[in-house]
Amino acid sequence: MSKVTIKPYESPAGGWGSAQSVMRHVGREGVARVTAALPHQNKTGGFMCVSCAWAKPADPHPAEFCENGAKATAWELTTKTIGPEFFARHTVTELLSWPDHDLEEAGRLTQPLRYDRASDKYVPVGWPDAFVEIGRELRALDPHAAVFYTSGRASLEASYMYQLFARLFGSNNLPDSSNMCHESTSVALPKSIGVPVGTVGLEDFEDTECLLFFGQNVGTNSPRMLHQLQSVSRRDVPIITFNPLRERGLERFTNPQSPTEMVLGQETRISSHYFQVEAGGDIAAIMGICKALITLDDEAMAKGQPLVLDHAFIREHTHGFEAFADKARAASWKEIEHHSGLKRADLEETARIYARSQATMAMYGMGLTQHRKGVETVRMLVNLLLLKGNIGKPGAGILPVRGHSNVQGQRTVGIAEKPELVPLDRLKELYGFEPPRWEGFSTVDACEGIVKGSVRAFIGLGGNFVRAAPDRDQLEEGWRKMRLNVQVSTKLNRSHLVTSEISYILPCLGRTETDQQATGPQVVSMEDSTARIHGSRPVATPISEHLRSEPAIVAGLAKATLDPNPKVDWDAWVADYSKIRDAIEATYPDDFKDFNQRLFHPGGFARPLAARERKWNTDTGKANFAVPEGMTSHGLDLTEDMLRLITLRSNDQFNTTIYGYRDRFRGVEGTRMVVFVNPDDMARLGLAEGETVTLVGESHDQVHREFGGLRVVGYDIPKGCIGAYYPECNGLVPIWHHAEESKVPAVKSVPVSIRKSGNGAMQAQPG
Ligand SMILES: Nc1nc2c(c(=O)[nH]1)N[C@H]1C(S)=C(S)[C@@H](COP(=O)(O)OP(=O)(O)OC[C@H]3O[C@@H](n4cnc5c(=O)[nH]c(N)nc54)[C@H](O)[C@@H]3O)O[C@H]1N2
Ligand SMILES: Nc1nc2c(c(=O)[nH]1)N[C@H]1C(S)=C(S)[C@@H](COP(=O)(O)OP(=O)(O)OC[C@H]3O[C@@H](n4cnc5c(=O)[nH]c(N)nc54)[C@H](O)[C@@H]3O)O[C@H]1N2
Ligand SMILES: [Mo]
Repeated sequence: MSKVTIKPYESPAGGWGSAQSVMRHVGREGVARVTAALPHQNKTGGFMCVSCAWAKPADPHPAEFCENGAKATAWELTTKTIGPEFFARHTVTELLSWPDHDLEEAGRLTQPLRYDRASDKYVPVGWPDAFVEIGRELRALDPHAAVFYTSGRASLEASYMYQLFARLFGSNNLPDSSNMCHESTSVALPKSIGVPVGTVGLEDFEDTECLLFFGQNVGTNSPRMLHQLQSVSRRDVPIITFNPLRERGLERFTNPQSPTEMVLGQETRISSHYFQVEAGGDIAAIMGICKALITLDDEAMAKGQPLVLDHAFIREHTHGFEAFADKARAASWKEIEHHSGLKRADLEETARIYARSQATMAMYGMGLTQHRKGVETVRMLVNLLLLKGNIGKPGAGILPVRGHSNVQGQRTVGIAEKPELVPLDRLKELYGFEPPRWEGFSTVDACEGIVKGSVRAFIGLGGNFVRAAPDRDQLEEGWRKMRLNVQVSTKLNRSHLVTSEISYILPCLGRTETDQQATGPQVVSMEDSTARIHGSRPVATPISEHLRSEPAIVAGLAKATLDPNPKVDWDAWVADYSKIRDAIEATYPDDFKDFNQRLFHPGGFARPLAARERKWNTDTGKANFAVPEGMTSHGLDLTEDMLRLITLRSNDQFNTTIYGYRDRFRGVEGTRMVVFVNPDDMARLGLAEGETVTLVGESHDQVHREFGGLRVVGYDIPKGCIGAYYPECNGLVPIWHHAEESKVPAVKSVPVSIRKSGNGAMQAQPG
């Protein structure tokens, strides 16, 4: 780890800082392998980035990747490997003391491994033996006691096979990373507009007249979207941002693809207006905008002037307007200002700009979904759009910016714990079995089951569950008592090292690596944030000959676990993935019509989305206004001592994968053990810059939660809110502290207090 420096970063997002960062990572990981791959990234006929799910244009840039996409490719294509020698050298107990960064940085996993308790080491095992034992263990279990988790990276093909495997086994316990992420979206949007996904396409950026941007950090988490934002900004379209932190990518951008901009140091402003809403203040902020808008409309009506709201749309297409409008009229500005931390004048200004726009898009990320009232907050944003008919017309719509590269697609092909979201009758008909109809486990349910001991087996198709999920200490304790822990992975992580009675690591090919099967090299597919499906063709030679593809591993597990079923030929699917796509098409004929023929359609092929056509598949047959119960998104009763902890991603990580210790944009280098605090709060709490503190959970249940060794950094963050990095802080999040309807852990407003060091034990943590 390098020396710690903390000083503000003055440069824009993109620019030379980004170019240098890419070079550093590519240089580190084995230049030739990575530079040969990058030109194919996100191009039709090439491979789809393993980082975020942002749309892939039909007419890509020569280099259609961003700083973080390049890092992700380099991380996967590293030439470093950890084979049996590595595991012979290091005990699991020793590896448990390594930071997340060092575990993954050690290199790619190369062989299947089984934990040997006697030597406390992972030892090589053959694939057939691994499958036989895992199959035997699963067969001995009640299907309710097994969890089949997916991180949002696996392809549509692998995901479809995986959900079928789980259901043939008898389980709907199919949580995926979405349960910690955009599940608030997947619950909110169907109720409001009858589709579970966003309604915006790339083409809408050309027509839009106003962008509302809530709680998404584009410069770090979906940087390719900066190209669209840059062109929108150049048309002088207002971009109004609501975010507690002044994130650099939302302020200004220099396009690293443009030699002129790079040489001349030209920047484009991204946000025209930036409002630092408090963590969990969005319901109040949006209520304020709605109130101002409705007031303008009421006034116009009284004076006989042109109206502000789209009354024709409201009449024809919506339900519940009057109740919502009354709620907004009755809301007090005092309350709105108090809960949002914003000024009435700013919200009225936003309403005036929004009123003038004929086509508005609203985009958002974890800043809205990861709160106790995450679902209500997303519905509140839809309310705002509905007031002016901004769903289902060019340049308008709702845009949840998805995380993992195929997280949206996995839901589309049946990875879901909720049986009503899956065409179970169709699966029954196609495969001749009775699928389970009971409600399966979300991530939170899975955590509870692991802690209680009712979950006996956890199969992870990617991801790093013990690190990503809440209440780490309790979770790890329960995890150790499970019977079976099987992780299909590319890199070593903590979910392997916290072992259960029987633990396996099954190493798989990365998406960038060629996948040779009986009928030849295979391609896979995924769905982006704009509901377009893309083929992905790998380009690099696999790092080890012992790796298997995810579809092959799922098939191996399924064959070892299930009784033979003449209607499911796992081997034929693995030999030729186009047959899996045929099966997907047979299950979802509308979404995947002519799947194989359209696989490499430039820009992807679109799934039909009723809301885009202003057809509303909701309970009322209309788009529904929703009246929120309370005025905050955090849903907490705030007390004097309570701070709201926002858990953050740095620019040098992908979820639990820590590329390095350089959060360039926030000016923090050499450490992740920091807590960002408002200077007034520092004064109030008597904290000095650089002082070491402990965060203490303020949930007051039976469990004591604390996390220490954090260095105080004075930062431009609203009073009462503090920021610190995910996943380090996850032990502070109670499992039950989650969004009410969607069960997404509420990790953007975790109630904590700060304890100065010196009084009480400090907990040193790796990282
Ligand atoms: N490089 C990189 N790319 C990634 C990832 C990564 O870790 N690294 N992760 C991927 C995944 S899985 C996901 S889900 C996405 C995550 O991408 P984002 O949705 O951007 O998620 P976060 O970075 O967690 O935080 C989002 C923003 O919300 C703001 N925020 C926090 N609380 C509030 C609030 O109460 N209100 C508002 N309005 N804003 C708030 C934070 O300041 C932050 O800027 O990115 C994906 N892409
Ligand atoms: N406090 C807090 N907690 C959070 C969040 C937060 O903002 N704050 N964000 C939440 C969100 S949005 C998400 S999505 C989750 C993320 O949770 P996960 O998706 O479970 O975690 P990742 O860190 O993305 O998983 C990394 C691991 O995936 C494996 N991997 C990488 N590529 C592949 C591949 O191609 N195939 C397979 N099989 N494995 C692969 C590697 O072994 C790597 O170690 O975390 C959630 N947790
Ligand atoms: Mo995510």
